[in-house]
Amino acid sequence: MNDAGAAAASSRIWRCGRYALGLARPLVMGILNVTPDSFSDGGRFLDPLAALERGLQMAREGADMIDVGGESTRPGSDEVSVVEELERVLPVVAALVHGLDIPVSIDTRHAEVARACVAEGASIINDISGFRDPAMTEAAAACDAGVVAMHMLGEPKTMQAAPEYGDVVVEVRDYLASQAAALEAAGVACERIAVDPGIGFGKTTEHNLELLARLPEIAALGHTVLVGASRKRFIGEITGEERPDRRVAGSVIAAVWAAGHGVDVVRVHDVAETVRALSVWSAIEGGAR
Ligand code: HH2
Repeated sequence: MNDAGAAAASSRIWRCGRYALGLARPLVMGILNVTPDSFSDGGRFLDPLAALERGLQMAREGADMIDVGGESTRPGSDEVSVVEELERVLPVVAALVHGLDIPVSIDTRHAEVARACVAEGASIINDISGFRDPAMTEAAAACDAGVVAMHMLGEPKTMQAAPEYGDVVVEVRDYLASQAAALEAAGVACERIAVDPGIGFGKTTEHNLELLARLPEIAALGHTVLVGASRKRFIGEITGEERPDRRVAGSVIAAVWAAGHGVDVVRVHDVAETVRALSVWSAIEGGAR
């Protein structure tokens, strides 16, 4: 990269409510699942106080933002009611917004939940269904939060039943481009939009690996790019590790790989390990220039 290119790359930002996040280094989004059934940490943070403490801990470990989710979307999961989702996430979002000075993100596909959390101070709406519900797009247009539009084939209940693509990277990239364009047409500024290929959402291990190998093609869209590979099943399939909480090493290398291939934000469970790994990677990268 020449000097002008490097300067342009280092001045990119992701605008999320009152935060303008610089993208000169990879950012870390810490995962906080306030659910009984998430695939990796289900039940651990259902109690609001335990959730708050975990959020504060991830911030101390160097998370740049915290993503609060009240519905597991692991393969085969059932949808939860909006009332139940709100009961789980709202107190935690409110407490984190007051206790932290980093963006709090709400991981939801329900417009009512997104609106209520933004009213409570959340700065990011993370939608695994990629703003395919017009009510979600309206909720995004009605506020100044950052948005994450993720690719998912079908619905969590059925998405892993023989997913098929022609060229997975081209199909995912084109979908993300069209969802981002629709968000912009609805009034969401380009600087607020992040896209995410949705690792594990209607994808086989081969699809996930192809997406990770060809991340620069997603980055070429020009939007902020977020990737969540943390502890996911493909890592278990490669390493033979059944337990998600023992997939830390695989998760960290996937995050570092992503950062090296155009990704701006990595969504992770293991914040401390990822932050340390990325700081070493950044130091090597900096030295190599
Ligand atoms: N993955 C999960 C949930 N939300 N959001 C984005 N943008 N990207 C992802 O890859 C992503 C996501 C699934 O992981 P997790 O939250 O740990 O599990 P569960 O859905 O079981 O709560």
